Amino acid sequence: MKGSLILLTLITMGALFPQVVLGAEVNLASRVTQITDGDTFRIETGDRVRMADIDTPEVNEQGYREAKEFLSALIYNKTAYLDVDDVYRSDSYGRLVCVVYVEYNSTHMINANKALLAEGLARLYDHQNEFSPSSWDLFVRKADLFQGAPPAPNVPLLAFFGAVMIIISILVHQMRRHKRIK
Ligand SMILES: [Ca+2]
Ligand SMILES: [Ca+2]
Repeated sequence: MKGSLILLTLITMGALFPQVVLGAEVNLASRVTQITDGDTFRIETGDRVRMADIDTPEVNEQGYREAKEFLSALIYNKTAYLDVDDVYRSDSYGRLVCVVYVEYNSTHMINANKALLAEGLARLYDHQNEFSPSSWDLFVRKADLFQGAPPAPNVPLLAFFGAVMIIISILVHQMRRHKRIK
């Protein structure tokens, strides 16, 4: 009984903190649920992501639709593997500032920030943060990015706590049964 409670606590703590993969550049993995524009989107955890060091046209500017459609085709409904900025983490709007990777093939990931630049759909703004766009490669070997197995996508907290409540109620039920038998 004590063992299950400790396990439960560990699982809860793991879900509350962003996935940290030691020695790799991926801090968080989550499915892309909504594309806002060419450089901003929402993920399943509820967080909004602003792609680091690039800028795509605003809604009333030329090239807005092309950039948004390109990003959508590249990452929408896929698992985004995010390198979150270690310096500021989020911008003044509360959006996570990230370099975004999605799976390209069995061996490689594609850097979505670099892809937008390479397609001429985004402009480069090298802000003072963790990232140096001049060092970005369009394709990155999974082995180099993850240094092991890719991290499992973070489940939304609500779904997670639902599952925790179910586990707790099962445990409580079993405890009561155990008492009755005694
Ligand atoms: Ca980072
Ligand atoms: Ca930078």
